[in-house]
Amino acid sequence: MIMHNIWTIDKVKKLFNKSFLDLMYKAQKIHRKHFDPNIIQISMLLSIKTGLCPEDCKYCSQSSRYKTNTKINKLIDTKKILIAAKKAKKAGSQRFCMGAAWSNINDRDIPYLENIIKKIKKIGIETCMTLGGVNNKQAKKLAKAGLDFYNHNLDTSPKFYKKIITTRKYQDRIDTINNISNAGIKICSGGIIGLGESIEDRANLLIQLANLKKQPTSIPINMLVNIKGTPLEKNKIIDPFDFIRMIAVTRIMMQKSYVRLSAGREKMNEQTQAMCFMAGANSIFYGCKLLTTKNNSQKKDNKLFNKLGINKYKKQKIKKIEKKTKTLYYNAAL
Ligand code: SAM
Ligand code: DTB
Ligand code: SF4
Repeated sequence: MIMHNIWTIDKVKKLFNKSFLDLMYKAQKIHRKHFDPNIIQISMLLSIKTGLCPEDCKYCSQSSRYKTNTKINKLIDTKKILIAAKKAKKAGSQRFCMGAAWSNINDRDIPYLENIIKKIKKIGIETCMTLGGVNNKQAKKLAKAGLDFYNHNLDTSPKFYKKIITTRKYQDRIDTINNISNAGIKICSGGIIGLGESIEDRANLLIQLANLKKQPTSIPINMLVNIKGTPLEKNKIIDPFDFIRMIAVTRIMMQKSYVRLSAGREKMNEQTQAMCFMAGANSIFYGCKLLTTKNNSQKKDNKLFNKLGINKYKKQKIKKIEKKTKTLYYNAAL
């Protein structure tokens, strides 16, 4: 049962304030009700247009307002994107995510995007895009081309949002998410921890996500990557336990969603990542690069997966195996 509109700020704050072990136990119990705890969904990322973004998101390496070391790149060739998508498929990724440093999609780019989606679908990998704001008409066109997911994060609470981004409104983000959802594309939406927000802001972000007309299928929880040159460059790295708590509360509130342990894994040790999986994270970005910053290498991730007995999500194989047994899964983590 999807639990809409039952989360009050007091209830969510109570979850955040639970003893760590009680919170972990509750989250893991819920996680096991809906998912196999030893299977992690993996997605790979590619930045298809990098830098020179007119928005002023204070955390971002790609905003034109800040002097960062990010290499600017105009919209890349379809050929290059297809090579990357094939590589992702070969690496065992279930989904290929493309990001662009745009405020909103421009109508003139729609034919280019439709073409990319159709071609990638033929490779046999799910598609996801994160390209900024989308209107109704554009969302329908992307859906018709076959786009599976659209990533558009709410990032933080409505109140704290104004301290992080001044060039667009929170409601604009919600409108885009609703446009995407109405068009039949699955929603990927989450936030960032470590912006300087309070526990109440974290709780309010999760309440916003949980109360969307349709809860996100995928929820990326990013830990701030401190980017040199941005206003948040010197932000304190948050305590790993606070990050793990955020994952656990997300799992408890949105029980059927995939919770993605997203940016920031490079700064986390193996034990922290394992605790995030215990707390209910069941998805990661795989591959050595996020959009503009480093991610753990595939080799490092596979080593961790092997140590933990974690397998990568594979639809067909899991279906086949589930028929035979509920507990045995093939080992793809090699
Ligand atoms: N321009 C589009 C947008 O803002 O929706 C798509 C790309 S944007 C880079 C995608 C998301 O990445 C942001 O919403 C934010 O949550 C996350 N992100 C960007 N920079 C980050 C950073 N330095 N640390 C953690 N997450 C970050
Ligand atoms: C999301 O929530 N995290 C990803 C993806 N969606 C597009 C992006 C993380 C970006 C981290 C900083 C960078 O590499 O520029
Ligand atoms: Fe632009 Fe997206 Fe970065 Fe904001 S997060 S500056 S919208 S690329």
